[in-house]
Amino acid sequence: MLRWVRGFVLTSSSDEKDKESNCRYEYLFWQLDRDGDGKVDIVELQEGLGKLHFSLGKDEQNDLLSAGDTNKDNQLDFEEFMQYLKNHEKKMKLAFTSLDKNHDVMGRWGGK
Ligand SMILES: [Ca+2]
Ligand SMILES: [Ca+2]
Repeated sequence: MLRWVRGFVLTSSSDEKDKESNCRYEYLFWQLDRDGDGKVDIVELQEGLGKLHFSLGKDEQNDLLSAGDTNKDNQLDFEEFMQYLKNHEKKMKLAFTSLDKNHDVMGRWGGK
């Protein structure tokens, strides 16, 4: 758990904790938004998470889209995505932890 945030923590003061999470989530968002239109739809979400070996179940994926999509356009824009992750940080961190098993992904995640 600590290992994967080390790259960010080393250069961040505690005031910048938010910035640090934002940075991580931003990275994830842009990984998911494959066509680069600034929104993530259900297909991008499912394919993207699968590709990243992100262990989010079907229910969670649906929840992410239905609960996160506050303006009901069936897509998550960056703000909606960030808001959802912040509201569900604990759940998300579990999923991030499972990512840690894949060193290939984590290496890129940490910017090494
Ligand atoms: Ca998109
Ligand atoms: Ca939306």
